[in-house]
Amino acid sequence: MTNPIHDTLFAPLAGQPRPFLTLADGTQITAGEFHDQLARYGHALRACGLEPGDRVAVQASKSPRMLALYGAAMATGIVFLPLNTAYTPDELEYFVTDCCARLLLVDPERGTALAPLAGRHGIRLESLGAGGSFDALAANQPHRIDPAARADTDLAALLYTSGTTGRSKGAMLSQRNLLSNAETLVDLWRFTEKDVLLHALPIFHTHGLFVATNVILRAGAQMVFMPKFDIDQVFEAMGRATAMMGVPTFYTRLLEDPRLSRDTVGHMRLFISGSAPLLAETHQQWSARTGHDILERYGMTETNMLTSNPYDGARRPGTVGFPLPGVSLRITDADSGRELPQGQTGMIEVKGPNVFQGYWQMPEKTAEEFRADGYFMTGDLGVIDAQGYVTIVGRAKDLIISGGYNVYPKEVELLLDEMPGLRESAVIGLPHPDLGEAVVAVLAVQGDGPDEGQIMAELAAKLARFKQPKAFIRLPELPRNTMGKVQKAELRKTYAAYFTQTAA
Ligand code: MCA
Ligand code: AMP
Repeated sequence: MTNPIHDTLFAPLAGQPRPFLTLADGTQITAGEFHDQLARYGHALRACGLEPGDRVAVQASKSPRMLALYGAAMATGIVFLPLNTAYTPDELEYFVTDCCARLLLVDPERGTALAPLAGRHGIRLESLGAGGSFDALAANQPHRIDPAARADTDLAALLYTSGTTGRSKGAMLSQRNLLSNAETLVDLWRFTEKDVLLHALPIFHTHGLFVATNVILRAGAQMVFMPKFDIDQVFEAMGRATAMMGVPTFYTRLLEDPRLSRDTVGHMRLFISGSAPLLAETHQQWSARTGHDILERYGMTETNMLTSNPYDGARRPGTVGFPLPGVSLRITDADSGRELPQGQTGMIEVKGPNVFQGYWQMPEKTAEEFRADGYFMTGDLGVIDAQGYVTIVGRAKDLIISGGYNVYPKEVELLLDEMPGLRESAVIGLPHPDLGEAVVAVLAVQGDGPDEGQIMAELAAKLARFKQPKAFIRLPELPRNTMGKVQKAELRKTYAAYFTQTAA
């Protein structure tokens, strides 16, 4: 094998007349057509001067083209760096410079806004999409491609994850990390060429890109490929899909809709949830309304998927199931690293072929997060019950998960603390009926301080919309413990009912 991901996941599509993607408007793209596009894009990447190991950064709307670009990067051995479309130019600048991207691909309408950034750093900028410059370059390229030779350990993708402190870190994912996980999940979740996945997740994160897409490619299956989660389109697609992967917000939104019934899900065989905790209550309501038990699984950008509830056997509400075959998972005392007996709560640590290669150009950070015996410290706190089910009980990291997107409070606090009139801030996640957790800024203000409109205007220029607070709480002082540390747990307790009481 010369290029494990291309040969296993993408090469089988070439020349095949079977459907691969069905779009929201009913348009079908066959496997063969998709592979032709992938090949043309691969040649266009090479025409831009990129070589195996170079990085291509992409901030583009979800589309079959973006997916074909992922395939093109795999075929050419170019490291794929997808970026959240909500990121502001400020946020983008850090990622593309940190990874020394050779090429930045964006939607045609974003080209002008991002040209100064690309120019400043000497990064080639092209646009992806109908009428885009990259598409023009690809148009006359051959529709067959010789893949670049790649080894299991070569990098396939770089995905940035923010940190509790300091700069965002690029998680280096190898060919083997991605492929081994896809192979495990296909078997475990029984995906076959008969499956049609309802795909409504973004494709710039592990969940929508690797878990969903790679599993479908490996199984030789197809997808109803939607630009985003749109509830009407989701109900419409359930009549022809067999499986859905979603974040808990998908499930709570569907449950609120009177159309959800055993009939509407009659064609589906499997509902999978992950990226954030699925409330046991949501799991139970879903079972009662549809007759399907949601299969909850757990993973991380750094590790791909780690645990899953069983396909056969009890899918236990509130748990994330068992470690995947090939994944070794233990619970430890976070400080000493000592393994704890079954039933005790501690740090979840993992090891396996799915675990990443380290953080891009951050050997010290990488070393800090691995134990000497190779286990990676997830920052999640968990417990294993007598039957082996893992339950996540909390996080040792200061992280908010809002609708499946991670928000690191520190990043928001640093911006708030710089603003005149704000003495200090504590950014916390509070339970939210739609998003699971919502970002809230608790502010200690000097005098009247700036109003919310002013604060939001400042933040909007620098931070993606999903990181911006959904509410502000003003206090004369932030609560502190005797060591002088702000008591976020106390704040979360005091304002726990904030969104349910104010009916956000
Ligand atoms: C959109 N908004 C959000 C979020 N999404 N605010 C906070 N949190 C969010 N997640 C903003 C919008 O900009 C908008 O702002 C307002 O909230 C309402 O938008 P709405 O139309 O309701 O949102 P939406 O477009 O329907 O999106 C909600 C969503 C979406 C469907 C839940 O966020 C989503 O697809 N999330 C999935 C994320 C994901 O794939 N995570 C996987 C990470 P305004 O109206 O003010 O402009 S990978 C991972 O975690 C690991 C590896 C794993 O285990 O999978
Ligand atoms: P990310 O950095 O986007 O990869 O997010 C990974 C984090 O999402 C994990 O460390 C967990 O805290 C959280 N996560 C993922 N799946 C689940 C789940 N099923 N239940 C609870 N938390 C989850």
